[in-house]
Parts: sequence; structure tokens; C-alpha cells
Amino acid sequence: MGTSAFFAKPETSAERREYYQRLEQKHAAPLWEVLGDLIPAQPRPTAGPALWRYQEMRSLLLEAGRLITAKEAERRVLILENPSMPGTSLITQSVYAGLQMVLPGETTSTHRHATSALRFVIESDQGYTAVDGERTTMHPGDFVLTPSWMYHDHGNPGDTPVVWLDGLDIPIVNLFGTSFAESYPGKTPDELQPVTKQEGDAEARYGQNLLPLEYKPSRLSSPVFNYSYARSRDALDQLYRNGPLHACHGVKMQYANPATGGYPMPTIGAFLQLLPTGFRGAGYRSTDAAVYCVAEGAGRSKIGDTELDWRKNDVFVVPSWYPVSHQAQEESVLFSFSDRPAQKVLGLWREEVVQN
Ligand code: 1HN
Repeated sequence: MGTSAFFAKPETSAERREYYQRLEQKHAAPLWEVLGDLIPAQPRPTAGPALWRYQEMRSLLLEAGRLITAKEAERRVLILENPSMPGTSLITQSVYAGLQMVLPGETTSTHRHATSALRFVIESDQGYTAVDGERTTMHPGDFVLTPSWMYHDHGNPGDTPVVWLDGLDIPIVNLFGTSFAESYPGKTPDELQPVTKQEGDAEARYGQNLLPLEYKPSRLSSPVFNYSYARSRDALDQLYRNGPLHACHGVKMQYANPATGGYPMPTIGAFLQLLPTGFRGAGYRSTDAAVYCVAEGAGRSKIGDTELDWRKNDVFVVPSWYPVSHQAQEESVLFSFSDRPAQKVLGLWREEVVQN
């Protein structure tokens, strides 16, 4: 992938090498020796295509549930680390992903951080997330936001484990050297943020094609923080019937901030797409690496030269600028997230239809 250089290294000589050594002692270096690697002609992602089978990860999560409590762990998460990026804790160069489990009866402590988080719910009967004083009950397929610097905690009053995919912009925040984090300043370590709003308030206030009079956004993230699967799924179904079907994406929609039309959070965008039974998508690539979670169905994606078979709840990753084409064996719904909003606002995002 993308090994082409726009600048070839000049010949070297004993005299040049001796000079480079003297430069090194002065903490300086010749640009012409590294230019091609520093500024590749095309993206050269360190991430590779990869897939995590949910059934395997679920058993490992249940094992973690016997080894450590959510309280002791702060968050009981299995990091999904890209096999081509060992030791980084990252799934791509710009986003982090993990699978989190909350067992029946558990709550997690309240904290906040500069990094923004999203959740895509995989298993939940009565699990909830509380963000900025409002709880939302999570159901499979719901897309939930934890925007930057908002206090949040989770709980599971139900009888079965709650599991979701976490996505965070950790590398972006750390790139800029802007990470802050703190626990809720309760008097006891177990003290959670108070619930100050009725469940469903954000949805009623901002998520019904209505807005409060003279509403002015007070933050960069969406005021809606749970985008329910039931509603998104219905929309996809209707849009499939209405057409047209995109040759690469099937029926693909992006989650939106209802107050601005922009992305739900400034650094991470998210998408939901329906691929009808037998769909064979055309090749496509974009500069935003994407993390996918299979909400429904089964199929196969060709990512560069790698073919990955996926089933419900599996997670897979498409690195930056890798051609990808999706095929669906049965009607499938794919959730995905990426750093597209950050790339777009910086004027860096590109996409194209390709042969794959
Ligand atoms: C975090 O706060 C959560 O609140 C999940 O559920 C995963 C990974 C790194 C840093 C903070 C959560 C996280 C995280």
C-alpha cells in the first residue's frame, strides 16, 4: 500500500555520512535523507486491516468479569489493538477502540476527560450511561455520546451483562498535548454524579425536529446523546425502499447534530449503513480510517488485498486510504466511526471510488 515516494533519497558517500554524524551530535539532521518518509506521496497507515470476533471477545470479557470488578478497573475494557501497531493501545493512528462490559449490579465511577467518547451498544437490557446529570437506557444498536469534559458513569441494574464498543479520540487529544482527566469530586470514592434531569429530556428537547426558543449551542457536541437504533433502523429501512442504493455504500447515513447539521462531536463522526441481501459493493477509499461494528447480518469486506468475513457484533477496521468493498450474504447493518470531522475541518479529507 502506498509505498510510492514523491522524493527519492540522494546517493550517499563517505564524506556525506561523516557530515551526517557530525550533524547528529548537534541534534540536527539532513531533510533530504528522510523527506520521502516524512511526506509520503500517499497515506501510509501504520494500521492494517483486522477483525475481532465477538464470540471470542465476549468469552474473554466474561473472564475479565471474574478477574476484576468494574470499580477496581475504573472501566472494564478490552482494548482492540491493531495487530500492526503492537504496544500502542490503538486500533488506528487517530482513534482508540475497546469493548466494555458492566455486569449485573455494577456501576462505574463518575469521571470526565478531554477525550471524547462514543459507545455503540452490543448487549444491554437495562444498562445505562449517565452524561452531565441525565441517564439514558442503552439498547442494542444505540449510538451514545460522551462528549469532551462531561461527567459520565455507567450502570447495569439488569440481570445480564451489558457490553458495548467504545470509540475515543485519544491519539488526537494526545497529539496536541491537550489531555486532562479527573474523577467526580464526590465525598466518597463511590459517590456518583447526581441525576438532575428526567430520562429522555435531551431527546424531547433537541431530538424531535424542535429546538428551545432562541437556542444557541453551548458546546461543540450534539445536545442529543443517545441516537436510538429503533429510529435509525426504521429510517434505513424506509430509505432502502425509496432508493437509490449507493454503489459503494448501500444506504449509508451519517449521525448528525440536530442543532447544527454537523457531526455529533468535533473529532469523531459515525455512520450507519444498510446492505441488502446479496449486495456487492463497488470499491471505495477515503483518508479517514474507519472502525466498523456489525449491528446485523453477515457478509464479507475486501480491504486492500485482505478479505474479512464478518458476522453480527464483530468489529473490523479499514485503515486510511485502503480500498474497501462490502458484500452482504444477508441483509446487514454496519455501524462505523472515524475521525472524519477532524480531517474535514482541517481541510485534509479525501475520498474516491476505486477498483477493488
Ligand atoms: C473511558 O472513560 C471509558 O467512560 C471507556 O466508559 C474507555 C478508554 C480510555 C480512557 C477513558 C468510559 C476509556 C475511557
